[in-house]
Amino acid sequence: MKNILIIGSSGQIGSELSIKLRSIYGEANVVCGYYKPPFPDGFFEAGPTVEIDATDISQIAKVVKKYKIDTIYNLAAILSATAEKYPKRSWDVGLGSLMNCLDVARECKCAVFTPSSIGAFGSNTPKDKTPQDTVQRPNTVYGITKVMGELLSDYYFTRWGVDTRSVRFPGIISNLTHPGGGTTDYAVEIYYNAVRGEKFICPVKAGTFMDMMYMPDALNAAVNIMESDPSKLVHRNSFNIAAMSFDPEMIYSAIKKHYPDFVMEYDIDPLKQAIADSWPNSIDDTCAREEWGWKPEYDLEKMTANMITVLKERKNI
Ligand code: VAH
Repeated sequence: MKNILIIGSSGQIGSELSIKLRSIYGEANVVCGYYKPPFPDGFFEAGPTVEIDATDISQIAKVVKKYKIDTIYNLAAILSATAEKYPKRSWDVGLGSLMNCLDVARECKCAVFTPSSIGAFGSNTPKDKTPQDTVQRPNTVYGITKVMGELLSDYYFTRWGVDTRSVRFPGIISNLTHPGGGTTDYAVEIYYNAVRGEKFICPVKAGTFMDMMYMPDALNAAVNIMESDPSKLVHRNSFNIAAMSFDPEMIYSAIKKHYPDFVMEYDIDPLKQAIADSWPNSIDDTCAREEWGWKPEYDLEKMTANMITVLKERKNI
């Protein structure tokens, strides 16, 4: 049975990954490392939690040894738009934390999962069906930290045998914890505005296609890659995974089928637009499908129906 530490467990992915991992491995076997609020309801009652500043290696090492951790899910990151405003902090959080996790994992023989992103690609990467192995010269701090994270994680595997694995997440849409400071956040907030009966102001242009994924698929990817047979992995850091690619008009149309009077207008955020323009329109996830059986379950229509059902049932969203 695994003993897991999640670093960044109160974030958009971490808050739901902790629930998923505890349902699989048991509440006591998943330690939720957190750094700062906000915290989802019931966060501190659901199992072991510990405050960790992952930029301090001693704090990670202490928790790994105390709980006999064998798997670290390292989700510490500052998302793309915010990272452009705080590049040094983004580097420290993204890469300082990762290097610390890798060094502790090397000493304590832990496996390490660290998400990468479609943000690891840049403007001169092939935009449509971006290949698994291709040019990666992102021009954002977020993208640079993600490429460095991929290279570091592969280095620790080839040099010292640390079992590092990773996926390049698209924009993730979730109904529990809001993302913060991401270029794809619009695809989450639009659902909240629709269910509240409010107009939505979209910060990226019509025709701006990005890969997106519903949180349940993202969580399955994070679990399944770490459970996969290592002998079948040709790649490790990091796998392209895809579920759907859409632009603002497509998600708006999908929502209007449920809310015919819903109104969306545009007020372009130049920073988010520039970041989105540098990212792929769609990525090719053949390697993930072949090497560890990746397969998404949600498309835009199915995700939209579920998002609206869940948000309508929640009090004062
Ligand atoms: C962001 N949600 O927008 C993150 C993600 C691919 C997008 O990395 O920064």
